[in-house]
Amino acid sequence: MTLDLNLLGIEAVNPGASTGSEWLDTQGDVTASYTPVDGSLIAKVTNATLDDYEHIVAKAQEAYKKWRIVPAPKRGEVVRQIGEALREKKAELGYLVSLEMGKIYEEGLGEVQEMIDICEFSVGQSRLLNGATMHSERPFHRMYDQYHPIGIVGIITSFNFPVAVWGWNAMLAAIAGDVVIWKPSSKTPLCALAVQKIIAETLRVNNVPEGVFNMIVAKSSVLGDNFAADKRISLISVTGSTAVGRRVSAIVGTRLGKTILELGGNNAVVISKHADLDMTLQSVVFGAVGTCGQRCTSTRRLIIHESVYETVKERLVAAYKSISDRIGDPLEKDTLVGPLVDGTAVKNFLHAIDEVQKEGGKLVYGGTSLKGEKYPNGNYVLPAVVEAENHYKMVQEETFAPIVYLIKYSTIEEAIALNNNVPQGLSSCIFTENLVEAETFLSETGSDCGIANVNLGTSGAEIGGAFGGEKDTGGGRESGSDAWKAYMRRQTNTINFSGQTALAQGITFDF
Ligand code: UN1
Repeated sequence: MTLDLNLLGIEAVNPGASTGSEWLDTQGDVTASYTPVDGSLIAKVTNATLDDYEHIVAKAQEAYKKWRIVPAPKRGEVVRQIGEALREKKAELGYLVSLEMGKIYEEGLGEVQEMIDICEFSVGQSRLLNGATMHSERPFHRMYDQYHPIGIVGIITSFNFPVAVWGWNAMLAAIAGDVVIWKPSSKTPLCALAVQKIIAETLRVNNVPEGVFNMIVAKSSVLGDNFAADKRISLISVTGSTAVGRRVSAIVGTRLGKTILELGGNNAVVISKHADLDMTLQSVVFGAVGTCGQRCTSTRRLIIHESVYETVKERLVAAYKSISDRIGDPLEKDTLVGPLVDGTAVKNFLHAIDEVQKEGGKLVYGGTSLKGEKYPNGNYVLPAVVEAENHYKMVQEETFAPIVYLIKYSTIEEAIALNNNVPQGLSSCIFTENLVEAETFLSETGSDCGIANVNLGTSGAEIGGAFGGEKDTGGGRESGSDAWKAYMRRQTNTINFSGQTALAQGITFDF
């Protein structure tokens, strides 16, 4: 399929910074965005300079003073309308996500749906920014806590979810009364531009001050460490690799700023002898090859009970074979697996396959790049299945590509230990019909990940839950549950209406 990008307001060359509905006349280097589908040019963006950034921060500071006093449910109403605007443009934006990032159109639509969902969630949340009331130990004193906005939130997003991650962060920040500066991945700037254009009219008709929803396309050499170091940014939310997160976190930590870190995953599926294998296979294939293995939550390891190991291996390879002719143009209706995002990703994929074999891994399927008419550039690969040991260096690392490692276990304790014995701690699951195994996996002695599921895969989390993980995944939570609290500052208030001074802990201090 093809779609006219003018429908999203994308031109041949576009300015790369906006404060809401207004665009800056950016004068930086030009970033050309090529589609991974066939390597052709989609459009260009003129990057922002440091001056543009300064202009945006000044606007954001000004806007914050106004936005924070707009009642939260009214901010929620703006977010509701943003959700409506996204709904209207779901097909077009889903198309651009697919074209610029390479995930299949169906998943592009799913990503936009996640944005719509988080808008709706945030509308409700805008009336639920509740604190607690506590009973004071002193007579005629009232004590409670309340949540206030925190200021400017920097949102650094990755190419693999080029629009939804902004949604999870920006919508909660907006209802909280914060203003945002979004720095999208320079691999997917057009998706960010399109989102900004979609929301512009809503911002205009609601008189939302310029500076509440900012977006800035800039190279890390222009806006990188200095963004993290900028004291004017109260919270920085980063989605990306563990290496990037570690670096940003160290800089923000030095100035005692706040971060939300959504970093690498190394997600395992435990397949018990009590698993329903039909259901397991369905979920595993989607988890491992969906988005061409480029989700933080992609399935990277299968920890399989020895009694079903051979069966699972055979059925998995059969399933991979059956979809091998459905790798290709992500905008074609029948395609299930699109290209990797760029040549570097392909190199990393091939490198991991080589390395893991040197360590003793056995490649049982795929692991090659695809050539031929159906694959107009070098970005398409045949997803790989590798028998491996959990301690291999390559198995311990996150390779952002469709490689799944098969690992054998005999006891549930061993399976849990294997699940946990990696640096990352994002998503995990167990397939079993056995209650004891399921509960053990979810218990305090079970999976150490931020997400642990039973009888559903590692990827495709709903927005209603808090999303994020432990250890090298960074510890941040965004999206649902009470993740909104990270976007606000908590204040404890005690009010004395006794007409007398009373010190806590019963201290007397007479003079
Ligand atoms: C990511 O890959 O950065 O759980 C996030 C999922 C999606 C989010 C993935 N809802 O797969």
